[in-house]
Amino acid sequence: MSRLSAGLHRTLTLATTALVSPALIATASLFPPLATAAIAQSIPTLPPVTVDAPRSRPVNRGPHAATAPVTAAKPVAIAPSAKDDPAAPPIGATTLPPQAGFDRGLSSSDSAGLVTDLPGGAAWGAGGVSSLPAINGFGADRLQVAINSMLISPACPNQMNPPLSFVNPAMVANMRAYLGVGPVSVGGDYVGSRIDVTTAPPAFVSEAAGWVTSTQLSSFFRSNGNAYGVDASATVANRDTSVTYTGGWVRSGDYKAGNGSVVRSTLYETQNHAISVSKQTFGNVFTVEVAGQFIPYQGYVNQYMDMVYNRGLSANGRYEGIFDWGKLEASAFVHQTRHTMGFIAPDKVSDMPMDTKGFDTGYLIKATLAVSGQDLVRVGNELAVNRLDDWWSPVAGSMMMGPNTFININDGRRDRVGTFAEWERRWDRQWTSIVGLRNDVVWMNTGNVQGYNAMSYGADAAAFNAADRARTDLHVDGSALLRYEPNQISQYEFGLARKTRSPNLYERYAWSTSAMAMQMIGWFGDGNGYVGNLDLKPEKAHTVSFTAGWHDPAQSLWDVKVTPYASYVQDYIDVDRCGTATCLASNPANLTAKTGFVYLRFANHDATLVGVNVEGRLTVWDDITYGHGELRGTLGYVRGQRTDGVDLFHMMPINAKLALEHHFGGWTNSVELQLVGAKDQVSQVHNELTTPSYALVNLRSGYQWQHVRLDLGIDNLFNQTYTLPLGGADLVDYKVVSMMGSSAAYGFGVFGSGRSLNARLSVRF
Ligand SMILES: [Cu+2]
Repeated sequence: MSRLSAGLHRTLTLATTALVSPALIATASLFPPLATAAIAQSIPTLPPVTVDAPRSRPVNRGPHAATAPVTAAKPVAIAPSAKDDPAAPPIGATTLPPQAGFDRGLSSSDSAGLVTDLPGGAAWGAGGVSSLPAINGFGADRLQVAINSMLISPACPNQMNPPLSFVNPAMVANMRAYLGVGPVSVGGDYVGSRIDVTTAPPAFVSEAAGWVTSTQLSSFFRSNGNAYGVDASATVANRDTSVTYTGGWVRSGDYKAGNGSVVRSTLYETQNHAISVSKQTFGNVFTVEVAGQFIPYQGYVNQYMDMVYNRGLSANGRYEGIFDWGKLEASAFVHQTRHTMGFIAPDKVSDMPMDTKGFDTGYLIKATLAVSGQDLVRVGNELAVNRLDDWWSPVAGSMMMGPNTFININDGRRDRVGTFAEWERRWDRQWTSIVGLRNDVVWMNTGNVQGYNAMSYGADAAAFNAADRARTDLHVDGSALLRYEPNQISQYEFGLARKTRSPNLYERYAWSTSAMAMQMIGWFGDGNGYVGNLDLKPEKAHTVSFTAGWHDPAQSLWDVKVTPYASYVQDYIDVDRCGTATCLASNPANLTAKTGFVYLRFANHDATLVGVNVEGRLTVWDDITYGHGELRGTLGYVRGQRTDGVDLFHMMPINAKLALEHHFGGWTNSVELQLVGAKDQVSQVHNELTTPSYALVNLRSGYQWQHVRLDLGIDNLFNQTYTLPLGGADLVDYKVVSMMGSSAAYGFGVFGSGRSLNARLSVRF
């Protein structure tokens, strides 16, 4: 199987027609498979041409790559050095295999689920395409996720539109994670991990090939939830130009748990589209991309509200140039989100529109200087600007929700400038080090607010409006990584970092302590109410991590990696029980209740997170008769605790995955066992729910013909009923009688999906 781009396995077919216009391809991609097959048939085809994956950072590989002569005749973007192979990612990074996004798309449309394939990865349950990623216990916006170098801030008090919700899994051509000790040059203002997602890396072909086109169309079906959708990608490229469309659409109903019960408010529909154009000249690569997203509805079983509209529009430009002195990278972007929450009948019936408008823009300039045969110096500067408006229109005829518009965030501003310098040195064949320093300045502010009416909201609003709300945070971060490769079978990496994150706009500026308003705030899915805190300080994580890896000399038969890590987070942004008169009026037992939903105020607490990740791979057999059989396994454990003894919220319990994969000719088969331990260390402040342990078995089989691929899978083969450890509280399926008629019952977690039969048919040409 050949590969185009660091993304999907694609077979490029050389069209004998001198030029197939991008318009034709774009048109073809919108048609159903039959129509496009007809178009394809009209073009006589030659045998497949294999194109190497372009590499995004040839210079970073070390002095050898940096000093290699670069000429226009041999553009760097398509001439990666042998050293530059994905099995050896840059120091401090982990990269998913290129086909991971496409593979994930068979069983899920949630791109954040891809993070669970990374060591230490997990996902906080949310809507069907909006899970919040977590790595090593750091979740939600403690991770910084860049989509094609764009930083997208939360534009919803429930973080219903996290960055990964703006791409479908099959669009993810490359996902690379820099863990908590990642080099400072990859980003600032995060404390967990930085994840870089690329949807369409530039893919050029040799001059002799002329124009080459490649199209892939997939349609899929998942029995649980009756989900169906399509994914499409189309590339037309020659030696210096490449145009790629990638996108997809999916619709799903509510899924069922193993016991047959419908998990209500889990339906969704989404579509994402992106077109990127790349051009290369004399060692310079330019990429311009425009993208759009539309979600007409997405149910939330663990929130009081549902998403009833979400639209994202973005444009970004990226540049990479190779010069005598090294490499220059620059990128700039704008991203706009328009988001509305409401209730999706019949599971939630009420009226309360909540609107948000988010805007992000920024740039990054990074220069990598090859100062000697052994030394690289990176310097850079970054700007990230965020604007947010969040308002809740009055409900006609409602005493409580009127007569005024509730202004949650008024002209929220969160701007950041980051500057860094980093030195990478390859001391000899065995030792490599990177040390860097970084400074970020974050400015935040917001305008005056008001509630639905003065009676219920006037006091909070007046206090908030009277306060000085402008904040400036100064981050001083640093990282040091050391890699030691004493021989062909072992590799050790040691990392030490300090990383700082300023509070997001909701953590600082959500202002109302009324019960209803508080329950609208929070991305924790636990049914609790939240209010911001103007006095929050940025959280500072000091992380140390050590990776020991061993593999066979050819790196083809087996490898094992063990990564213990520990973080001490000063001023970790957690919560306290809210003790104001309003909070106590809403719940007289709010300060002491050990069960039930509570009202919480964001607050700084020192905390530690300690854990270990283990990864392994072993070729069990490899011969002509039986093909290639491989055993893969991962294990993750994390323990998070405040220094005052309170356990941290949403810590993934011990979990492991063991998979046997078999490749034979066009066949791919796998059986996967997923083991998750009981979650019994839970946040006492949140009244977080414990969850029992469970085991799931997933089966997959795929067959690749020349142009057609069929994938079949059974998720949760034994139809187990289990509770998602990070799924939060089910607020929809269990009710109690209350003053309001009925309210969510406390004490029920969210069931995971029962058995699902999944099928996907893909056509490539
Ligand atoms: Cu929302």
